[in-house]
Amino acid sequence: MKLFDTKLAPNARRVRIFLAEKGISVPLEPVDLMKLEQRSEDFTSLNPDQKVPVLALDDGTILSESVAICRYFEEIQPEPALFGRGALGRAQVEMWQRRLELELFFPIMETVRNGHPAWAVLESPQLADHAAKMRQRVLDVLPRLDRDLADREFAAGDAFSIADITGLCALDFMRIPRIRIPDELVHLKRWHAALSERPSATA
Ligand SMILES: N[C@@H](CCC(=O)N[C@@H](CS)C(=O)NCC(=O)O)C(=O)O
Repeated sequence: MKLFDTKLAPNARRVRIFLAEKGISVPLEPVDLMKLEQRSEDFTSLNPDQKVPVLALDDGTILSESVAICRYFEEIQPEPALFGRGALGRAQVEMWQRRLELELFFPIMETVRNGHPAWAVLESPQLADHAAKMRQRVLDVLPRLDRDLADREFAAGDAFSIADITGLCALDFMRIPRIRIPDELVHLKRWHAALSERPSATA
């Protein structure tokens, strides 16, 4: 098996952190996004979506979509559980993973793709209005997230999960459009600091 990966990409990092938390080691195959290797004929035949990460299994099966790849590893190695436990726990992880993805991760990605000159090679044309709108969406969601985190340690409750991984990768990617977590958002800052201290954060 091998994982097509790139250091630059927050989606690929989600899978690397997930694997680190599970203690699973998978050979990495680097893809240079800025050289558009993901749009080559070979890579497109693996993933017509032309995106990383992609997991190639030994029997030739291809899995794309970061959360689907994580789900695969959760099923083959259930511990530590990163998609929640029990009916309610699993539903809560799914809820928070999805919300963090749609409301935080996605707008940050769009801010970068449409607003940062280095990403023009990936996003053409870049739409400055869209970048500005997405940036504002990020700024609006941060205080809400802070309130959500006031009464719990992790995104989905008292256990670390894939929802936290999505949140960490999103918050760290805010570095590119220079969005900082405002100092008054103490719960969000505490959460981010705690996730950043986990050994998996370096993955
Ligand atoms: N929904 C996909 C999104 C993957 C994605 O957007 N990957 C980006 C890097 S973070 C990419 O490969 N971009 C290449 C491009 O836009 O050409 C997933 O979660 O795996």
